[in-house]
Amino acid sequence: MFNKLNKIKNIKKNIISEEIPPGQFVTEKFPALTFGEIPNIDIEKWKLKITGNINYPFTLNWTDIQKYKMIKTTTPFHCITQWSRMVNHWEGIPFKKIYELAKPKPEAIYVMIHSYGGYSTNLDLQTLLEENVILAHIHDGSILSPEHGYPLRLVVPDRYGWKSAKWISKIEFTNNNLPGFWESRGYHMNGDYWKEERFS
Ligand SMILES: Nc1nc2c(c(=O)[nH]1)N[C@H]1C(S)=C(S)[C@@H](COP(=O)(O)O)O[C@H]1N2
Ligand SMILES: [Mo]
Repeated sequence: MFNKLNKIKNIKKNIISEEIPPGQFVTEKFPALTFGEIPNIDIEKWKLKITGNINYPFTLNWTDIQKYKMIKTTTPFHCITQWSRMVNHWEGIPFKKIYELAKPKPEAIYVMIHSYGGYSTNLDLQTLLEENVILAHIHDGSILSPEHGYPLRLVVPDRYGWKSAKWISKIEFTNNNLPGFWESRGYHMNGDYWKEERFS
């Protein structure tokens, strides 16, 4: 009797440890989800602008980016269209590094991420300062393909996929929480998949 109970417990634990959020289905593939065209980016002309209510605005080119130390993080990826890719190995620059260099004013507690092609998404600064939030250049050991965000994309593992903006061009620190591309079309401002914050 005791043994049987234990077994049930273990099975339950396994299910829980797979950590699939409500309403999601696991895929082994890595679907590419993009609204509009895949931007054609020339790495020689690529720039990332750090702007907004900060003490030290700056712009990085690809040579600058290569000077930063890259970190690795392994995270799940959950899309609002219900696919989840459970294991993703990312390499990139911690978002926190950008924050430390930019030194935002104390009241700038939100961030708008802008992409080449016009996409954008909003996040609160606290979420972005989690250790696992990176500007990624490498996925599963390979340089990002054009459709997955080459040369640099944001990865926010604790939010639905639409917050992980591909082809980032500008990081803007703001005082107010303004809606990004999908957020102004009905997607949730926060997007926490454990709370199923899909739409607002
Ligand atoms: N610039 C940009 N970033 C984007 C999107 C987009 O359309 N444009 N789609 C988002 C959505 S809805 C998801 S689920 C993920 C998908 O990432 P993937 O295409 O690398 O799988 O990218 C996000 N980042
Ligand atoms: Mo998505």
